[in-house]
Amino acid sequence: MTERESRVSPGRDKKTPLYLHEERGPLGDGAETAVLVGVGLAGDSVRSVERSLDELAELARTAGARVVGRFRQRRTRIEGSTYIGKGKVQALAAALAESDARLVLFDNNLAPAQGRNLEKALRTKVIDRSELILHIFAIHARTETAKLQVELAQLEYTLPRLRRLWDHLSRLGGGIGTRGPGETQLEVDRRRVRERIDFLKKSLKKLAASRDVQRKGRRACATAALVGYTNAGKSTLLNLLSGANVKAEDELFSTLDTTSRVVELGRDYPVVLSDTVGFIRKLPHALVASFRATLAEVVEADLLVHVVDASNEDAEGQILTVHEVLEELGASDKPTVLVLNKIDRVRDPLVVNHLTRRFGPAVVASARTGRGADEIRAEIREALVAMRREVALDIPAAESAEVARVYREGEVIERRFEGDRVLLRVRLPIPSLERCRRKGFVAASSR
Ligand SMILES: Nc1nc2c(ncn2[C@@H]2O[C@H](COP(=O)(O)OP(=O)(O)OP(=O)(O)O)[C@@H](O)[C@H]2O)c(=O)[nH]1
Ligand SMILES: [Mg+2]
Repeated sequence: MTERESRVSPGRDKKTPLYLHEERGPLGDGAETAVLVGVGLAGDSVRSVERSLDELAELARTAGARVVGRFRQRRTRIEGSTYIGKGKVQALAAALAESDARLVLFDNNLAPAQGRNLEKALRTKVIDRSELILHIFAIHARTETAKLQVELAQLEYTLPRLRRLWDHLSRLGGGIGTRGPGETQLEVDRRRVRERIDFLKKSLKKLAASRDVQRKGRRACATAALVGYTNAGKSTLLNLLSGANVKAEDELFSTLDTTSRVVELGRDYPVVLSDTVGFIRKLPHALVASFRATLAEVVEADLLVHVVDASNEDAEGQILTVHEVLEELGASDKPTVLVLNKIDRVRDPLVVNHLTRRFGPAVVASARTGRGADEIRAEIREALVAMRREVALDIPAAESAEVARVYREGEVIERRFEGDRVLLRVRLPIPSLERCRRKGFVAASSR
């Protein structure tokens, strides 16, 4: 290897062989050694390519691989057949032949044919960034929904690449059949994969429907969702604010499932706070699409709490990535509380200035030391106070003081009398709504 990787620590105890996809088998011999390849295109600074490679190394570490080298190339445009130029392919092949690397991890996402051509030329397995992220999702998925979502994303990714799998198999079998029976089998496989995709989509729809029912049960309570770049400290913050015990680890994508906890914002003022999957640069689209069920919490929340790792030197780029993903989800207009987390690790006082100048007011916090917790609660509360929710109320006419209070606090849209009851359709601030819920005034149709 021409370049030694020193910053990335060798594999961890929890080493899991890299599986692309169950049927494809492990990608190496257990002790995964990998070479990283990053291409800077026009508009990418040297620094941004390096940062992205650092992140790829982190992803590799999370997946249980040990990085033994890095290759970089600058190009004005992508080489159609192999992404990197011919010369670079040769140099890489020569370096690989001399090393014990079993895996090439590409930071850029490859078209199916590019992956195939590179594997042929390098005689080494090639995995791109999307595939690596999918792999990590697969090993971290715990709940049924997360597992189905990951499998769906993997199959969507694999479908246009099935031919590559067949190339592998035919090589294993001593170069038998590139066309003929192979081609027919490929068609059969494509059909099977499509059938499985349909099945997974249907199963996820069913699960989403039952979750909707559960969510309706807590509609009277305000909801907030933690969003942010992966490893920003979302789960740690949920634990701090709610006293929960959600898994929080120094690895990427440690959370894949949604956990919701009640957080008290003050006397009788609860909010349901949800922790969910983190975002990353170049997040595979198939993943965003198939994680819609999990991300429904984000889309439907009254408020977002955007957690930023302020100690990361690319905090700004990470914030922009989160904005992009929120946009893709249609959740970018929601009121948001910005939290600059991990402040205990920030040495440069100008960082906070810079970030707030660019992105607006923020709470400076440390989920580890507890700094900023009260301020975050206060900010969430303030943002929710300004919000109204439309609801149907059913109040005994005898409780005229309560009816008067609803008129005072909310905005009544419609009023009807039914026997000895007053039926109101009203836009209420969330604390008032909470009160009505406790008193049993929320009509069945709004519950
Ligand atoms: N120094 C410091 N470390 C923190 C702070 N908040 C979180 N961490 C650490 O950062 C790592 C990631 O924290 P998590 O809470 O798992 O982050 P996350 O955003 O939930 O990450 P994913 O679920 O993987 O997307 C853990 O090792 C935490 O202990 C903080 O304020 N200061
Ligand atoms: Mg987490």
